[in-house]
Amino acid sequence: MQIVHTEDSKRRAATTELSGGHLVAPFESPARVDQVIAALRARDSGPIVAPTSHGMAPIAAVHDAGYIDFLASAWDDWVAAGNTGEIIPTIWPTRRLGETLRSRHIEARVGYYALAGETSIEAQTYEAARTSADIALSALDHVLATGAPAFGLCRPPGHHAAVDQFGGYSFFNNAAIAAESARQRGVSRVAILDVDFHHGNGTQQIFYERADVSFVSLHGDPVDEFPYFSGFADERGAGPGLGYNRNHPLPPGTDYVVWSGALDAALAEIAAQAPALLIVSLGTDIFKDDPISSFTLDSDDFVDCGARIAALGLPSLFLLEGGYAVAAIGTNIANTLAGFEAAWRPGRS
Ligand code: 7XA
Ligand code: ZN
Repeated sequence: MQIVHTEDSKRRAATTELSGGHLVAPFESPARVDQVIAALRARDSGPIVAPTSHGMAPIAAVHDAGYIDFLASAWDDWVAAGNTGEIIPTIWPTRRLGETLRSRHIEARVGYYALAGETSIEAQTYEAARTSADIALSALDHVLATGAPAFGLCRPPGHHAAVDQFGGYSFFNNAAIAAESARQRGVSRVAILDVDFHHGNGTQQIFYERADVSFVSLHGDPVDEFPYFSGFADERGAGPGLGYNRNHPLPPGTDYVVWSGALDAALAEIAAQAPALLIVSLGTDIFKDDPISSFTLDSDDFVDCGARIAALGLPSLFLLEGGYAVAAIGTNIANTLAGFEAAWRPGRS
């Protein structure tokens, strides 16, 4: 399988994450990239190519212009205001405050564009997020040109990023950017399957009222898990998108028997929509040893997961999302891709 990767994806090196009342080393670390690429090389999983620049247009087709400007200038504005630590939001336009951004203060802009407080912004974050989007778009180029599958080793991840919000370690929504780019390049219908432990609230929000890009997710029930306010089963889309957003919330401790049953249901929903392209938001934080999640999948289960996805027979683009059991992330990604490749035959659905 074609693998798109650059060492530049390690350039975001935040040192702080607000977790449990402490500033800890971020779970979403550059070491994840090293582990994944080492495992893919060790397995000879496929050619590894560098991304090419796609400019800002595909990002601007998904994200709000003011949000992009914010991310581009946030670090300089933060430092110019005299701050010496990383950017952490401290105030939000919450329910009893105004909803519009009228202040020019960097603290206000950070809170306005943040959906959560755990994700610090540092000097390289904007460029790293751009690189991550380029990785997704370059992997998409391969799928569209050849019909063969590709994997984008995206970092930072993207599925929590909404049209104008960052958080949950996400800044630009790589899967959404790839889906929208595919639509603009003539792909009739795109399905996004999100298997990350956390609900992809950003991807859902971006396509919630659209029928041409569906979003199907299985994840920790937001009753128990981040992002808490999104990911419930009754969120099914709106307007023309009604029925094209499908959530499968699952309880803490979900094992592979239950999880794979939900996956089969999700795959059946996707097959019924007859998409021309599948994008998989591939988070391995469903693994049993993940430090911030609660499902119990084993490394071998990822092989079967890949094989089940392959049964759709669709041109498929895999993009890295979460997964923080660093010692196992490479094996889990490589297993998924190997299971997919062993079972995938084009045009079978
Ligand atoms: O898929 N999303 C992630 O893996 C990031 C989740 C961030 C959770 C932060 C909880 N304090
Ligand atoms: Zn996750």
